[in-house]
Amino acid sequence: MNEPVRILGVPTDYGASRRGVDMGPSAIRYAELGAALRAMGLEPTDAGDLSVPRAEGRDPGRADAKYLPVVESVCTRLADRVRETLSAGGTPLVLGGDHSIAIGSLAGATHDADVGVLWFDAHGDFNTPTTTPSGNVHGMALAAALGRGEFGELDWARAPGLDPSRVALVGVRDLDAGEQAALRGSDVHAYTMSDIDDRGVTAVVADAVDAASGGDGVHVSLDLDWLEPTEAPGVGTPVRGGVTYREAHAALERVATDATVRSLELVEVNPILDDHNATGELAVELAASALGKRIL
Ligand code: 5AB
Ligand code: MN
Ligand code: MN
Ligand code: MN
Repeated sequence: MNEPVRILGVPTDYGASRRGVDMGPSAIRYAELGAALRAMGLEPTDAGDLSVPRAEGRDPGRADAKYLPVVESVCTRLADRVRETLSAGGTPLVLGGDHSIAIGSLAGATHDADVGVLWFDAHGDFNTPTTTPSGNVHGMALAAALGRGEFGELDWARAPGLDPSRVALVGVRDLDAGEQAALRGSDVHAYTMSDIDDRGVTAVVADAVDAASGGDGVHVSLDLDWLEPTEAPGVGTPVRGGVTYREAHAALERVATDATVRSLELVEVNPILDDHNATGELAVELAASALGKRIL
């Protein structure tokens, strides 16, 4: 990992159907992200938030990719910030916001670099405007970054040089029919919750890290709905049957020891739906694990 860690907030919920994830960056900072990183001996800098237009009263536009012009504007600006941070030798720590922001993070992270991806999520985020049941871009973010499908106006979203065989999805348990078919036909490595049941989370993560490694490092995209909803209630699209608190830590500790973390993002924290910021606090703890926090 490069230092310093640079915190970039992206207070947007245009990629999701439920309001509230735009407050994720505040909730994660309020859960003392900075102090947690300083306690590990890191010296994070906070670059503040990208400016995002107010959502109230806006028109979603096309139904198969809602709010696409705003998502594009946010992601294009985020990509620049991530790219600048990396070229200055820092590690971007991106705070969402809904998962559509991964399109920007990945475009920035893959600029002039060979990057693998570890995507921790209950969902595949592998829909396209043709297969999406919702029109929400957060459910299409990974597919868009891989340049998949008939995105048309989403062509700006393709992360240059991103190789599907260096992308690993971990903890998947809720796929729409179209994204299931697309994932089966792709080189993306997808590890389901059943794989974790059978083999244990650390063995699965070790395989995922192997798949993603080999280049200049990995981008870690952590959707908090990856966890069991009782652990992470503050998410917009909860799915039962997720990893436990301890499994999540074990997984991200494994990432810290086995992978070269080049950039990290924490997404889908929704303070409106949360229980006293439990999910914000969990995001902080898991970021610390992924960035190498040691107990002893
Ligand atoms: B998240 C769903 N597959 O496309 C869709 O939270 C949910 O970033 C997407 O993983 C969830 O709308 C997107 C039904
Ligand atoms: Mn997601
Ligand atoms: Mn998800
Ligand atoms: Mn592979």
